[in-house]
Amino acid sequence: MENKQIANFFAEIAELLELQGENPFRIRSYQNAARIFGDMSESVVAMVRSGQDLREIPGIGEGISKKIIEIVETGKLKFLEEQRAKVPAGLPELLRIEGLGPKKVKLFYDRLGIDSLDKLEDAAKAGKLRELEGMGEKSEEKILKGIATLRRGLGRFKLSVGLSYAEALVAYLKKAKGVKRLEPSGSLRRRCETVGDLDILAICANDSPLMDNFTAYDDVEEVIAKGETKSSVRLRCGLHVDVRVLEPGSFGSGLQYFTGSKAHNIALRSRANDRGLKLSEYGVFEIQTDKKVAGKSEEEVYKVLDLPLIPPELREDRGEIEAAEKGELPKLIELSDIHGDLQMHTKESDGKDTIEEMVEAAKNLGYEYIAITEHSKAVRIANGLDEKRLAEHLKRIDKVNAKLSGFRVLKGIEVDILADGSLDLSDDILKECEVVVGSVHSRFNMEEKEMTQRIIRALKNPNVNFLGHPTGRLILEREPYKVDLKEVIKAAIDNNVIVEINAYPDRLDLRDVDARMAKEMGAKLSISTDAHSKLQLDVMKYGVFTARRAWLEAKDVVNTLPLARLLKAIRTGT
Ligand code: DGT
Ligand code: CA
Ligand code: CA
Ligand code: ZN
Repeated sequence: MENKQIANFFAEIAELLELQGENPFRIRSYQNAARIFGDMSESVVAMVRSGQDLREIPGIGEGISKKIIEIVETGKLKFLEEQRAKVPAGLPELLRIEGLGPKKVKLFYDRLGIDSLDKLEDAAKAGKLRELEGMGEKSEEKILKGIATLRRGLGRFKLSVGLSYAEALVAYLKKAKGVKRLEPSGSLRRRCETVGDLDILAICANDSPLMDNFTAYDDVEEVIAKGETKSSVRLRCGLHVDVRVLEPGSFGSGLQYFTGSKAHNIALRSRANDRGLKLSEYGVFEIQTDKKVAGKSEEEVYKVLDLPLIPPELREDRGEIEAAEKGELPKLIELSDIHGDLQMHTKESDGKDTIEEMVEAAKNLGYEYIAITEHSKAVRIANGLDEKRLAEHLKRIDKVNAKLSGFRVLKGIEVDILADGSLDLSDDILKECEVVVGSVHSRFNMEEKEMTQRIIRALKNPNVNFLGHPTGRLILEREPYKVDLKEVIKAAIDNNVIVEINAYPDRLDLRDVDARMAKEMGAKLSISTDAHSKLQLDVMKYGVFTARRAWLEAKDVVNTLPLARLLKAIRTGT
């Protein structure tokens, strides 16, 4: 069992206790446990198996430690099951609605018997919620919007979540005898920001126990279908997984077909038709003779259609086939192009590690520089810095730099863009920073015009050189704020501000199509992790995936530059 799964037990307990209106301190201790285990790099299972005392972990007491032992030994937790029994089954889902907390959910249930999305939607539409204390017409509207958003995302998983399940499963399946190849395809391979299900392709010997092993996987909740060439299961988290066994001679065409997207495949099929060819998951065939002309590899499939191999991230029918035909596919950015990371937090605000620890981890990634960008004072829950604390922090960074060679910590700040577009810190202190990321963290509900003006005003401040997570969205959780992104990007270009792709897997902000628009408009972009711990520096890859889906090349992204040129790009825009 992964740490993340153990963390989920405690997160769920906390939620169920909240819905019962339990003591906040008790709830907090479960939330903390979920966070601690979710962030931990050591395997909790291994710790328990080696007899380590979990109470040595700060924040973990007797109660939680016992529960973990039960989870590791039995795969279940009685306490959680008891809590589930006490709460109507539909309530936890209501908490997924943006802006709806346990108090309101409980109120709706106690007073109106609402225990499902449908019932809540009906009540909101009928104007029944506004009769309850603390509710009004506006909040009903917000709930309806939240329900619509939730419905759209229902059953989908963030890419990072899909990838971690896929990696664990593939590592397990690889061990089956006779397995020669395993390849995730579908939206996961295209690195879409969310995935609906996993489509794993395999080549294996006839007598391989691959399908037996697959359906017997620890994390499988239900086997939906089991066959020799295709099996489907649902994992405990709700994620569906298909495994298909292909013939080696058609693995390439199968991989091409199941990678999709559907729109890309349709366009490709019509191109095949134009050439007297038929394209399917089994191969490319001459229509007249039914002779197979390709299928072993994807390269081969594209080649008989007179195309170079198109990277999976581009296969969305967004002009990639035309570009490939003309030999104008971008040379997509790669993780190895990244020279440093320009947004992260340390202990000084709401991060977990020290400057030195972040440096160590960044060096291990082969970086040449990082920028430390704490929150500013307006973000109180994140322990944001005021002018005085920032001045001291910058001195601390100087001290760290004095001990380093061949690596530089840039002095930075993620300064809040206040409601009127002014900045949360004085120009005098911002001037001392090399990386000033302006970000919106409050008043997300402004009208579009107001929000656009707010951000543009901030970008006009000559001290601001990056725009952080430009739309504020959280994937599957929070819609972007209303903003005229074109106007904002125009202002960024005019004011020599670099536009961030925030690589944090919950954000991926800018998203692919917007980052592509920014590039086409002539903006400079950066990819930053917004890491809150040294481990999170690893999420850079998600930003790179997004950048690839946005058709970006290394030259479009400033943190592919060596330090001196990066500093020049920040100063002069070239
Ligand atoms: P998802 O799972 O919703 O995140 O998205 P995908 O793209 O993984 O879609 P999925 O799992 O339904 O199917 C996997 C791939 O199989 C899809 O990307 C393209 C291919 N495919 C599925 N159905 C069709 C179809 O009706 N026509 C064509 N041309 N391809 C299809
Ligand atoms: Ca899929
Ligand atoms: Ca599928
Ligand atoms: Zn931020």
